[in-house]
Amino acid sequence: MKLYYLPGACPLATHIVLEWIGKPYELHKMAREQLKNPDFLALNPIGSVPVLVDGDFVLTQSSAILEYLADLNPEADLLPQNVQQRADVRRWLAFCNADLHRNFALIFGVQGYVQNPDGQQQLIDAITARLLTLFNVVNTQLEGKRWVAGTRSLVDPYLYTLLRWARAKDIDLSAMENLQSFYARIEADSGVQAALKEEGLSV
Ligand SMILES: N[C@@H](CCC(=O)N[C@@H](CS)C(=O)NCC(=O)O)C(=O)O
Repeated sequence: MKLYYLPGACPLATHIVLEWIGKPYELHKMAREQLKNPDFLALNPIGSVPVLVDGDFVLTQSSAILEYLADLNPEADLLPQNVQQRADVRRWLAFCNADLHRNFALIFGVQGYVQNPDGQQQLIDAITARLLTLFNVVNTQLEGKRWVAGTRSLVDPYLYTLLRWARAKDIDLSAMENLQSFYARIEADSGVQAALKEEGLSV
């Protein structure tokens, strides 16, 4: 099992899940310039990470990879068997992947959408406001809970990765106390610490 990643990017969620599963895996660190090389495009035609290679099987898309790992390793208990609980984990995974992540992508890639600096700042401000609304929904969801979906699941490392991005982009979530305590709690986890160390990231 091999995970292609960029340090601190969305594959960090998969990396943490691999640590939680506790079975051997390999990492392949990519540089951003290598993502559009023909070798890598043969694995993922859109030239993005994560890519998971398991024998002859090549899988892309964070949600699919995370669910694949949870299904292969049911003992890790990261995707419940109960149909409604499973749907709830998928709901929050989609919230991370299709709502929060998508908006961050617009900030990280703003130069690709708008040319002039004022326009770029306008877009960043609008997206930041949207992200604050979205994070507030998760903050409310976390009230009285240690983990987003009630028990530890695939969602938590994804949310942690997104919260790291919020810090990197100075998006102020300090008033969202449940998110703050979630962040401190999950960052103290030994699997999270191991993944951060392997990716050369500071806490
Ligand atoms: N929908 C994809 C998005 C993957 C994605 O956007 N990956 C980013 C890192 S977080 C990336 O590789 N960006 C580099 C690029 O697209 O050039 C997923 O969920 O896996």
